[in-house]
Amino acid sequence: MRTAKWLKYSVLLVVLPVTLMTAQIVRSAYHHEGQDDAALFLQVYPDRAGTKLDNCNLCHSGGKSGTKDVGSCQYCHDVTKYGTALPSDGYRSTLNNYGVDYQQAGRNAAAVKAIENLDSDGDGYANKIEIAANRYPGNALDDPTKVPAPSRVFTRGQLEKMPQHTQFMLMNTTKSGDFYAEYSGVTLEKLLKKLVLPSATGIRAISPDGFAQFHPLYPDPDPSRYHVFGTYPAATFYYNQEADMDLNPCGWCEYKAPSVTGRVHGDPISNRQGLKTILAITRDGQYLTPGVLNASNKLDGEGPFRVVPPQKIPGPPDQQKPIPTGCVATTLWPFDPNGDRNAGYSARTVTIIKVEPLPEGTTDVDTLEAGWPYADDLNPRVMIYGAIDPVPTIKEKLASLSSTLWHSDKSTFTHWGYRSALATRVNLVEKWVMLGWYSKAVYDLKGHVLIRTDGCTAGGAVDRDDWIADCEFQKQLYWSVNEVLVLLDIVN
Ligand SMILES: [Ca+2]
Ligand SMILES: [Ca+2]
Ligand SMILES: [Ca+2]
Ligand SMILES: [Ca+2]
Repeated sequence: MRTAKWLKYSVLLVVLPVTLMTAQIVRSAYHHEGQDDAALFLQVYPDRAGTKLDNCNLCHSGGKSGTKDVGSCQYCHDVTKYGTALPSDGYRSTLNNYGVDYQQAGRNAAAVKAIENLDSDGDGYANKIEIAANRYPGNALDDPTKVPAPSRVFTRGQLEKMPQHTQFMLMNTTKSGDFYAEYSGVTLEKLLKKLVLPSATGIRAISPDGFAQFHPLYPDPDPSRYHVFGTYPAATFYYNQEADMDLNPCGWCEYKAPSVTGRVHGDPISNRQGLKTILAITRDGQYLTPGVLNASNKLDGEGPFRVVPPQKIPGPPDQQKPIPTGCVATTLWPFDPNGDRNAGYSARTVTIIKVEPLPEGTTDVDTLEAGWPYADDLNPRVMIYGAIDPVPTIKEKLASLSSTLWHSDKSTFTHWGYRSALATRVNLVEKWVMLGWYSKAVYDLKGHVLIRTDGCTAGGAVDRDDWIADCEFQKQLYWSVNEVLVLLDIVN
């Protein structure tokens, strides 16, 4: 039977890329050594490896660390002081409801299985259903009806073709050495200004190890919130031999960078365009060292991209805390509890930028590909998703829908002529989108495409005006059309 053959082929097409991708070595910082929860989850759901569920936020929630909004990994690290201080409630305050259910059920593979029919987050969908659909079972804002938010991917080559912004600056840290360096790349303002929706308020710079750093789009009075649009105050170059790590074993600032040469204490640090938050590609002329997880599961390196904000309140490199053994407190630039330590807010190895809040009806994209593979590759990339212009994504989805239809077997339709009728209608919708006639696109999709593919989803069987005879294929089309409709809603 032709239908059966086609079906088998289409299933293969869908399954193959996923298998190829999960075959890659999947690494995440959250796969803590000696802590097997992630492995136990993957034991029950092996095909979820590397997906957005294969992450801290499956069981943990983000939260506030001081005044910082932090992602789920960082929140847990902060609460537990990197695992050195077990909270008295046994991590409970860091767990979402799925995490709590898992813990209560015994925290083993049997527990993962035992809670599969619960609706932990109370959004109306059982954990099992959500996991199959790649939705968070511990987050009520994410459910199977949501569609992936609009996204765009930029390669390093593409970023390098945009106007480059170079700035010399102090990277002030708390514990490690401070340093002066010249970062170069694209300002986030340039990258995002035309891309973000008017509803956007901030971004989250995300590393493949799960670390996420929030930045508001617009200047914010909170000193720990480094804005994306607009400039930062000009700074001053501070030099003193006592602080120089090369000259003094107890020094706390590195002045080794080529860009430091020729500068003297008191020189102004400025930029004709103003100092800005940049998506850095190089540091002192070299590509950023690619990030890798070291033996203790922390991130080394900072490439391929780092989100670097200058200091909001420029100051000197202050001495680290705690002061290393054998060194004494300085009177030169002592540790300043209110010092502006911008380095700690400069997310390293950024491969994903999420623009918040997510548009209505959308959810986090699947980060299956956009993590380590984006960082490791010879052609590094960054994915931007969330509250951004959905039109490029709509065009991609329609093109793929049209191609699926044109390549499908005529015998899966209730009449041989319906394949080209439906595909032609989708091509027409593509044209409306190209012209910016979004309400016309919605009207045609609902009235001429969805109506032909909705029987199986709505009533479990092909209905009278359906054009697709095969329920599996029909449902696949239905959800593709639904996805485009949700995205069209954003611009309509
Ligand atoms: Ca649920
Ligand atoms: Ca959910
Ligand atoms: Ca410092
Ligand atoms: Ca119908």
